[in-house]
Amino acid sequence: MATTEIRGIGHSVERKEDARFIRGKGNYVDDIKLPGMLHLELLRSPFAHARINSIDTSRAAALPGVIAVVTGELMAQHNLAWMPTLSGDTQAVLATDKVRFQGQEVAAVVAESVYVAKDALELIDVDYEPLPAVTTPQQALEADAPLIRDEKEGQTDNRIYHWEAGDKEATDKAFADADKVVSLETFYPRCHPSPLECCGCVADVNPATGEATVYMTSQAPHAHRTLFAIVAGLPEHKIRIVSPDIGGGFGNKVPIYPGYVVATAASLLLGRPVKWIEDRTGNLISTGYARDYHMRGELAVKDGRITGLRTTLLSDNGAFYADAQPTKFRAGLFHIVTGSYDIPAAHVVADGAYTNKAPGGVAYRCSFRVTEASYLIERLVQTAAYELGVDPAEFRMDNFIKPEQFPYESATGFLYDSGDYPAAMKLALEKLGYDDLKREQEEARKEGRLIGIGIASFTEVVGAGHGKDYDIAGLRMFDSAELRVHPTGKAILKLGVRSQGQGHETTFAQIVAEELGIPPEDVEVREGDTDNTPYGLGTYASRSTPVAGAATAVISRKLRDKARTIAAHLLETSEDDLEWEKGAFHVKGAPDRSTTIQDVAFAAYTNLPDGVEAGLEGVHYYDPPNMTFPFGTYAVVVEVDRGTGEWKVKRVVAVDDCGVRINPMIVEGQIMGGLTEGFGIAAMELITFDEEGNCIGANFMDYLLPTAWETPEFELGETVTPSPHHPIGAKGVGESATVGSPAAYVNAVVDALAHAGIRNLEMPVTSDKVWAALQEAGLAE
Ligand code: MCN
Ligand code: CUM
Repeated sequence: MATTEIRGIGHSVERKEDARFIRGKGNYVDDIKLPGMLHLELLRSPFAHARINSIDTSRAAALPGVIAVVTGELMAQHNLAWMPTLSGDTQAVLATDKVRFQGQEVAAVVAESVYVAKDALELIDVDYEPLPAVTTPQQALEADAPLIRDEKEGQTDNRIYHWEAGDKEATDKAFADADKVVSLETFYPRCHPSPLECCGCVADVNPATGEATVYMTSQAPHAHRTLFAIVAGLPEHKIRIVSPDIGGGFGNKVPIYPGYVVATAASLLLGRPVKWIEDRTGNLISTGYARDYHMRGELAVKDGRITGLRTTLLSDNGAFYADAQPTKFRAGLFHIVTGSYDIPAAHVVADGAYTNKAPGGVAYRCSFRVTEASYLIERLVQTAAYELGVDPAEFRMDNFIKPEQFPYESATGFLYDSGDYPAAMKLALEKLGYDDLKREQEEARKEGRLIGIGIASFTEVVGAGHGKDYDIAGLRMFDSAELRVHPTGKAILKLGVRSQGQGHETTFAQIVAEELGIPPEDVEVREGDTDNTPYGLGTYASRSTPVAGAATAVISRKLRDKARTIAAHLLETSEDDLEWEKGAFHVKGAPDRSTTIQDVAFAAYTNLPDGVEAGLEGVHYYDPPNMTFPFGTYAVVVEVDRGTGEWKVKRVVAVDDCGVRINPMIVEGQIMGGLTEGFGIAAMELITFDEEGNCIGANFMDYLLPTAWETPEFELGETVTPSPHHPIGAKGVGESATVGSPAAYVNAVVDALAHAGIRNLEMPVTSDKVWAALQEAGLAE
């Protein structure tokens, strides 16, 4: 067989899944219709903070077509009014005592149709007694702040945690010895993943067998099944979670939301399938928001080298501490904040506070608060360069961790697997034509035009586990792959992760193609059904390739080992005499004596050597030895309008290094998507609140997403530094550009104004803010 036909790693194989998506043949949760299915709608709180005196459901229950009205009281009778969060806190499913954020779930109607259910919501009478709302973490930590979580025993204030990482003493010493200290105070505002498809489920509990099948928008179906079993007390083997096609997740579909729990409880009580489909406003005001991080960073610099980093954080966690993150780390993996730089001492102090806002935490293409960390260090380094009067690119070059320092242990305890930061930076500057551009910027300034060049050289940490240090709700973060090769040489690969648009059906088939020689079109990838796939922790933190991808490579190699035994039998030679060439074994020195992997597969069921088990299949659970550390340099050029404060992106150059690329086209798609999100966050995405805690940003008129119209063009580049511990050298890439790019956009706008003393602009960098800065700098026209 000609090896060129087997398009394994490194080929831009067209996405197999697109054949159904572009024909409208996807199968999303809302496409699922079961006989006798009922519809559930949620009543949400209009107040951010209020005591519930009473809920009268009688008028709603009397509406024809209404089957049941569910309140927190009813849920409490089944011990389901509260549920645990991923950070070990509790969260109300349906409010009983108080509502704690606007949009909180208060009651639910189950009816024969969505329309009846929605109408009935208006007939539920809730007697609220409004309480003062807490809308910032600073306010939350004041001594006389209203206590939000008064139902929690021993909770006397609004503080959730205090957490520290790094070496305080060494850091203090670095600052004492510094010849320059640079500081930056900044806020990473609350934004939202906003996938095209909102959340939803169809819960189907069979009253005869007690089996519960829940079709749900889940990025982590296996973990969700276990949590369902624990929360609802249902036997785990009777729960089946099916996560069908997902119209984007971006972190929004990691948590368990009240809608899933109420729909499942309703199906259990009513003995009929119950569907809950969230609307856009429900999604924007109540589910998995991101960021909302107040950060202060300080750099100690001596002789042009960064010698210390200090950060203090204040996290606004909303009413329930629901961050999805390893339990060891209260501020996620924020302590990767030393970024791409060789900083000998660092210290991180983090505090979290409850406020009267929706819970959420780390979601939105974030890899566990790495987004915030990356933003802070890249903004801080830029600021330092201005203060020191050196070129920001040069300052970065001087302070990068050097290629020969890998594996590199950071001051906060991460072991970076591999990297070549100068190479990525050099390539980006080359593509940009940095030196010429600097001159053009200078000349433009003389003509009164404001050009800015912004750089961000990010490093990420993705691919959680290893299981020893990383877990979700106690579940160790490994992942799995089960590969079955059928007699005719066609294979099915089942995974514990769940694609939401990342193209797993294509890329994981390519890994099998590379390792076992079966072409990708002959490998069907299955995910998302807990009855039908091996246990895994799910898709987030760009962990699918680092963990499940590794599992796929390992199981493919194990099958190849068995195939070798069978091939030796078929070719009547010893295993040592065989050579593997992708897709076939042949006898050393006799290339005409060969057998294909397809022949071997057939023999695995028809013609086996003595003592060899039939079949060609297996499962591998992979606990990664370390995370992977993708990186890159992004450079953005903008022009600022001195008359309006508007800024336009002229160019975006993005050089990414995610190790070996399985499918370069898919990788580039991931990067372009992330650069678009990064632009949205930097320029326009903002969920904010008034003093009463009313959410502003509850629809797409107020919460702005970039469309094709606003989105800039991207010029991409790559370097390849393989991960030394990953079987195929791949690192994750699914979040890199969202993590790395916001700082590049903001740095560019700041750079346009930096010569006049402007050092900081807060995201989203709106024309209002730029206009104010222009006036402050005396540049407004
Ligand atoms: N890939 C590759 N070579 C590499 C790395 C990745 O070919 N060296 C491919 C992968 O095989 C996969 C894709 O790129 O097809 C992304 O892989 P990976 O980096 O492993 O990330 P995950 O598959 O685990 O996806 C998660 C990541 C996260 S956390 C968010 S958030 C996000 C993202 O992916 N949400 C997305 N990208 C998204 N893309 C779409 N379309 N929709 C989402 O909801
Ligand atoms: Cu936290 S966004 Mo992605 O890791 O699912």
